[in-house]
Amino acid sequence: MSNISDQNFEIRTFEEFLPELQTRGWSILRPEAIDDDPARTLGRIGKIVPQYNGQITFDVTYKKGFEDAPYSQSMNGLGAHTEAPGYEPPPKYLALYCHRQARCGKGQTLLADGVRFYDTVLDESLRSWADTNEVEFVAATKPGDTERRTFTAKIRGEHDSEPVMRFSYNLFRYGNVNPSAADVAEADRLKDTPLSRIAELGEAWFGDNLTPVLIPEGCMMVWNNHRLIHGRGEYTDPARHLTRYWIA
Ligand SMILES: O=C(O)CCC(=O)C(=O)O
Ligand SMILES: [Fe+2]
Repeated sequence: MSNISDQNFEIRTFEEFLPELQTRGWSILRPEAIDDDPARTLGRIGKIVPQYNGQITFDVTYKKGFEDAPYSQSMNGLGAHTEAPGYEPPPKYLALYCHRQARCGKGQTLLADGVRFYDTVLDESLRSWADTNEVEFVAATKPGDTERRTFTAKIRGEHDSEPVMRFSYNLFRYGNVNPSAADVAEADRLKDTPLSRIAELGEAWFGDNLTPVLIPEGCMMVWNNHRLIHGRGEYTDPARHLTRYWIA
């Protein structure tokens, strides 16, 4: 996987960022283009909405207690997903402001076009299953929490005549967007269902088609969460620290 020295992206002024976000689906703002409060800058593209914790910011950094769970506050890798698939609609944009990047050469944020996967890669029988069946998106606030949100929707929907993808390797394989270690250990119970086949196909395609981005410190990456799926490579530097925002 690439590291910062061989990544082929530019960091943008706000004026360059906006058209790139709209055409490519993701872009990165340079430090000079970000207000002291990054939420203020993001307010120029939409309304910032509360996350699972009820706050408008969420720290993506290592916290003790999630060592065995594929969770944003662990140092584990995260499978392919769209954010907040149990919200209607899910946030249109996702932003990660980077305070301190992982210095172990890993921990890239990974992006790929989920609509392209659904429309051109999914085989006929799985697509027709997904076109006709709704999925119950269950999300614990954090791994092991009994408080859960659920929402039932198709994997590929629409909002304002634009596609909206809902994809969660964790939900399709382990039954929860934020699974506990126990949910992961019981993955066999969901094996061989259409959903778990979609999860495995999606994850394999994601691995072959993703763009890895090590967001430079002081910069902020924003992407279209209705179209792109994202994930993260595992890392070993506990000082990695990003702030996540959801924009409606
Ligand atoms: O750590 C990352 O780069 C991405 C984490 C993630 O998927 C999230 O916080 O939604
Ligand atoms: Fe995420």
